[in-house]
Amino acid sequence: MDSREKILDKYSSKVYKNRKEHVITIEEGEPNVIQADTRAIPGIMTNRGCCYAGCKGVVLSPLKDVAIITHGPIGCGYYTWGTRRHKAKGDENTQSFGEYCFSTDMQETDIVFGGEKKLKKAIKEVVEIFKPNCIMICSTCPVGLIGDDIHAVAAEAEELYGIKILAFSCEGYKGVSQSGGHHIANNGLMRSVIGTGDAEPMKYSVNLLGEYNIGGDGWETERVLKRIGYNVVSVMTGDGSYAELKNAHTADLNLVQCHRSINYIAEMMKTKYGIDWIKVNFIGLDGIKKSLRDMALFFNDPDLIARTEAVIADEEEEIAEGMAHYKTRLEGKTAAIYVGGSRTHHYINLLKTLGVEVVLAGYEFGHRDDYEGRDVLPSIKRDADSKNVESITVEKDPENFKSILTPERLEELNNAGVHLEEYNGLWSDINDNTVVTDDYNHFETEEFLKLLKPDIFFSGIKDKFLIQKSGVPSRQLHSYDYAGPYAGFRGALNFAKDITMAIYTPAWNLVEAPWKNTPTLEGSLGGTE
Ligand code: CFM
Ligand code: HCA
Repeated sequence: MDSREKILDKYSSKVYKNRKEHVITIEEGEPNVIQADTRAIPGIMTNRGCCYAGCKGVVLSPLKDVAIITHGPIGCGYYTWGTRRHKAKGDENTQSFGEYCFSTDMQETDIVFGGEKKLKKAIKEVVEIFKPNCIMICSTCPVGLIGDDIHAVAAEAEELYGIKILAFSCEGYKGVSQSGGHHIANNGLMRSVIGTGDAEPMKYSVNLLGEYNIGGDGWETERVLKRIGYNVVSVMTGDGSYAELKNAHTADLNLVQCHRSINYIAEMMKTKYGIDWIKVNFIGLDGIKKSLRDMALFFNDPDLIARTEAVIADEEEEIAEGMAHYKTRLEGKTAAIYVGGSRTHHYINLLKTLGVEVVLAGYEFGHRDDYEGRDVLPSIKRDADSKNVESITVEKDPENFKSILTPERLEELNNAGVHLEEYNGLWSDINDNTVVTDDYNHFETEEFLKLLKPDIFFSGIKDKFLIQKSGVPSRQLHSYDYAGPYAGFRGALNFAKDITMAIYTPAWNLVEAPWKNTPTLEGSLGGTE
């Protein structure tokens, strides 16, 4: 039995039937189909979060000049208040509310008699105290259950106060994971924010989509883009703002870093404004260089191409000695990497550069296209859960639609390996024999640790300590364990240093995992069926 089979073998027949489609071993020459974006099994201790976390916590929260009111009990607002480490800085032109956590703090009486009054009062307070240009309201589970009409409240308040007020029905139970919440947030931003500004278009202008400035990643990426000469119109949404987002439609090109969380806006902006998008990856040297070169080819300006090469050479030289040093310490090590819906893929090239082999990979809530590539999109059937989240359609905007590329130029780009509106998914960088597990759980974490014995495990706070107690170093690839940035050239060096420190800390050899001496689990998982 291989590692995958050994793990599946411990499940009851019912759980086995479900999980066998989500856990696969990559085989050469095979289509490697995986099941994804389906309901987690109750009680299985998944790492997933909820729809509200995806909408409010992930996509909307980083918009610094927006006062986001969580309509619900206090815990949801508190949990999404900065734990994700999306950094932001206000300045004299842009307000920043990142330090604040706005919530209606619903109590039992609000659940019984309705919470709309309290929400109206909260909006009034926020307007009077903070005077924001934009307020967003995000619903948590009970709001959907009791039927508060947050959209009507938002419309009324918008009229009353003369500022933008948007409502998002992103109750935690909508959809099977955070992913539904991304979609809801994308719809709202596209409907009511993007395209409402009147800024003049700029040369070499780009939007950076799906970059949330975790640990300062977006700042590092922007530093390199600005050095080359790009104008970043908006960042969606790391250290981003409502003010910038309104003018996103003026950019020439959309750069998609996290495909999972923002592909909807990228697609809708292509239809509505004609803006092409390319999948980029500013994590890892191969990723960065390919992304920068693709961008330069898109704009096809000899000066920009030359500057791109000069900046790449300079930035690479700065980190070359450090990277070479860390490679001598890391070569031959193995890693497990399990993050939300895109970072697992983003870090593979960086690990390869450092000589680290990925033996276990997976996403919490990625869809099949994030694994297999967008070519599978037509074959993915929408189920009842995904239909629960609205898919909006947009029309060509007669005033702002532009088409930069001629058909000849498009063909040239294709021939040069620059593929627009394409993402090949995790499979494009993964080695044969890697075990891939979708929506994994704590049982699988423990078992894979024993079977695959990775030298380092990259995941999040929910399993970090389980991993460390087994004697394996863990680095959180969500929050970066308070470190970072890891994006860009300088970020690659930070990453190499941090993981070298983690692996070479002597403590791990002193930990004896309890299951090495005593069995912790017996029988099958998921009942006897
Ligand atoms: Fe995109 Fe993200 Fe991720 Fe994501 Fe996330 Fe995140 Fe993540 Mo945590 S938007 S899918 S919902 S890259 S919060 S910044 S680290 S799970 S892999
Ligand atoms: C979320 C946010 C999260 C959680 C991280 C973790 C993040 O999904 O609600 O589990 O460690 O990056 O902060 O993904």
